[in-house]
Amino acid sequence: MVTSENLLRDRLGWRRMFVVTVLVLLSVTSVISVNRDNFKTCDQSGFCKRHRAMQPGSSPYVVLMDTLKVMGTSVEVQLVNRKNNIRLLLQVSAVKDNSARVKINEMDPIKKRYEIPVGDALVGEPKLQDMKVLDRSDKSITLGFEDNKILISSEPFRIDFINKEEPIISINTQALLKFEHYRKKDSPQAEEQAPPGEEGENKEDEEKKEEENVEEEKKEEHKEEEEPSMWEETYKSFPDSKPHGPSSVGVDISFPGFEHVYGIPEHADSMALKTTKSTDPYRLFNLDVFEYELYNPMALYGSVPVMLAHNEKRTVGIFWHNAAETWIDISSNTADKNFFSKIADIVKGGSNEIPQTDTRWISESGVIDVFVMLGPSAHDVFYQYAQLTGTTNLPPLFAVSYHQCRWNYNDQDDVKNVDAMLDQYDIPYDVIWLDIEHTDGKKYFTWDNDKFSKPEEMINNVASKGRKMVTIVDPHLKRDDNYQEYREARDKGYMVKNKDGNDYDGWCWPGSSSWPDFSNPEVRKWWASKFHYEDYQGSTPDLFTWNDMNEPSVFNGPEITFHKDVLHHEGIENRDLHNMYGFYVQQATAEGQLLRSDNKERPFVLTRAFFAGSQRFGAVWTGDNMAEWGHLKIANPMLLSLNLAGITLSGADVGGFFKNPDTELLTRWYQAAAFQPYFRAHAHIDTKRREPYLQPEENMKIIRNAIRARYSYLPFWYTLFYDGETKGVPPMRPLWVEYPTDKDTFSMDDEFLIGSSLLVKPITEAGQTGTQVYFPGEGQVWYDVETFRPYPGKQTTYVEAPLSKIPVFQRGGSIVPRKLRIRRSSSLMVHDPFTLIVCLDRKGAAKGSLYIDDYHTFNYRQGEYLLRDFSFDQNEFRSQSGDQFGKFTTKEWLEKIVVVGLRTEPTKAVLKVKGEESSLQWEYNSQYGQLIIRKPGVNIASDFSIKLT
Ligand code: NBV
Repeated sequence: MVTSENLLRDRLGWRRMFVVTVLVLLSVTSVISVNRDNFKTCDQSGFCKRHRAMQPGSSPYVVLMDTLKVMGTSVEVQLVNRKNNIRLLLQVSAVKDNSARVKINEMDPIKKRYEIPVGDALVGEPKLQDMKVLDRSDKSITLGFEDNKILISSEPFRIDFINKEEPIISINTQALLKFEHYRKKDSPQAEEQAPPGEEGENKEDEEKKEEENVEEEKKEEHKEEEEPSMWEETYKSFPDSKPHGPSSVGVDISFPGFEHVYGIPEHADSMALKTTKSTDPYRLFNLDVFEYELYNPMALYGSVPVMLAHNEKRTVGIFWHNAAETWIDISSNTADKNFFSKIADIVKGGSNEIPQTDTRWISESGVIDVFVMLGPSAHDVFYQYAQLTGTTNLPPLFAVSYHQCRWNYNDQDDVKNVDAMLDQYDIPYDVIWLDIEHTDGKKYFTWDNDKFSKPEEMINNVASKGRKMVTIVDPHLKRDDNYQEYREARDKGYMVKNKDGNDYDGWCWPGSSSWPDFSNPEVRKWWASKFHYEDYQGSTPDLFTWNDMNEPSVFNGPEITFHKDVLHHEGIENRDLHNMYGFYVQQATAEGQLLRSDNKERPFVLTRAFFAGSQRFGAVWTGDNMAEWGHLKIANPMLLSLNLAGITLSGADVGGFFKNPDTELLTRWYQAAAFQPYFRAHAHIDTKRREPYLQPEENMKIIRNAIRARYSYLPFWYTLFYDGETKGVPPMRPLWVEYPTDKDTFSMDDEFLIGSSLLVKPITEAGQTGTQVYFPGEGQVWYDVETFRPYPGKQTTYVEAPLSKIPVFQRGGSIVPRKLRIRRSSSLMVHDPFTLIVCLDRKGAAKGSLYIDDYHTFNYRQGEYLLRDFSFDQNEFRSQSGDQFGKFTTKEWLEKIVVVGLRTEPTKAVLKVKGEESSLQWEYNSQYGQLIIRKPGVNIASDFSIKLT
């Protein structure tokens, strides 16, 4: 029997001394929360502490203007640190589509500094564009591209991005640039020679002062040098040997004019990021944080170093392209308007205060490589970021449907039973999942022969209703000579090594384990090959994958992960690429699925750890949350932050992973998640079974309705994911993305938009029977999707929300495609007809679109798709092709059009297809002006119109 105690013993077995105590504590109280002691604070992390100790002031860095090289799309110039004469190379390039790149690296490092290979987080070498030198002196250089200027000032060194004379992003204005160059231990830090360009300097007293300063600075530098944490560091009982010494990089980035910044997932915190003046900085370091706390900047499972800043005029963003442990400080400030007036002549009188957000980015190693995305709209920033790291590939339809998971479905009969019960209760679902217990002794790619003796039969049974299965495949391999995957990886030398060059040996679910080095492309290829049907015995084309524990989670490692001095291929330390490990695991797994289908079928892989660019390989979930109202509530901001940072196919465990939700919480959770991008119920092995059909009848029905609502909106979701693949725009959006000038929405994260057409306000508090909903948009009208009751925009209104109600509203002016014949799985609905919900704006007009293809292959990339544009204007509905490329034949047809907000009942409805006219029937309800046009009956691919007179 697996009990929580066994599990805990498994998990913490390495701490034999403590287990007993922990278990006693656990039995006394079932409420446990994150053990903060397992995770470092900034103070306990040498490099973070060293950076944070630096106060804003005057930068020791100076641009050596006489080294400037101008090369069309980029400039290169040297920086010198006046304190130690170490030279850095600054490269500034203009990137296509209104972005720029700023790179700072050592000029002559004694060891090459790690840079994430192009093609990994970045999809390719960024496309550059020309820039002009607009002005140049020995103090500064001004570059121009599109309508932007980049001003690089020499002394002190800073960079300002200016758009139409307004500074929008500035680098090193607080002089926090710190670049720890590689050095030999015990070699003097500061060189004695005079800094270049200093010869023959004038007045004596100035020289004296300068000498004194240099002396002072050297002393300070030496103080730094003496910091023991630079060459070796111990956290709890875990030593970090730091064979290459200090190597951190950091700099401040300010957003003048911006009060709100967002992004840098993953944190269990509000969407609008908070200042970190009295807390630790936000931390990005992929970790398995057991029972995470809410509303704090601690690191979680994944890291996307992308931040967006938004004000009424524009949205901008930055991407900090660095995979090492990173800390980000945020403070609100006011910009020095007078200074900017000098550089950009923007003083327009009035107060001298402009709001400003200052941020400081600190990474343990690597280089400074910052992409500056200049918007100006949020949609532009999404596109700009998508050009760099790619988009969420259009998922197969089942991926956006409902997933039924639990740790664990015990055996194949259990699977069969759950599948049958869901059918019996008319609850649609698409995927049933198997957690670690399905394996033979936690050896992935194997099956427990007693419990899952006939995996193919089991999968085929599920697949006979158009459904899929997922098995978990974690990256730790049991060190067991009889385990083929382990043996192969070991014999080929594919394992991650410890600092002495032996295979890393750590503790995880199977006991003593090793981890393949997924950062090595050859290892990824090998791993991918393991998904071939002949290799993964018992797998079929209907079986997909879940990668868990890929931060990686190492029970007896520092902070429950790899040691920093663990070695990857080419001797790269884990320190350099830690945040990419999970990315590579998911990438290799997705490649495996591509390979097994000869690149025909779209893969589906869910991952817990991720980095910038992970969106290309599948879905992400927010890990081990809890069955508590607070966790339901935080799912909104967490998913919004992920969506803003490109990880769009994301969701939270429905019901909460740990603990047992009461029926109200479970019901409300289903309702919320039915309107979030990725929708999977999951539960810890020690929790009570909680499949929807086990709930009291009333709750079961409400949950069923929520799931059925999800299925009815699948065409809408699917269309949004197509938009996502093509434009990088997330399906789940904060209100300000669509209402950029409405300040009231800037920190709103308890309601959100799906696309631009649906507004969702999930109920996230116990006992709530109604909620205040903010309806955005002056002059806009929103319609309740069930009753069609209208609500005016730019107004907060109390909306009744008894347990059966999900507050969801459709924007007047939008057309949303749905399918209202709900079946057992999405694939059984593919030939079903559509219903179009046309909600009119105040002028009586609306627009929308629909994307269709075969819902699972890559044929759409060869043009086998349909994009339809719908419009309603002046009492005429039209359907026309949305582009000239897509060609696809489908049986899907149009069953109904529901027009909402139509003031008068028509006397005629005439359908026109290919010049032929026919009359249609309708029903009209004058309460909210609802007209139901029955059976236009046209194939959805055809051009047609319906004229109401
Ligand atoms: O594989 C077991 C669980 C899994 O169910 C969960 O979703 C993951 O986040 N896994 C973590 C490992 C153990 C958690 C205590």
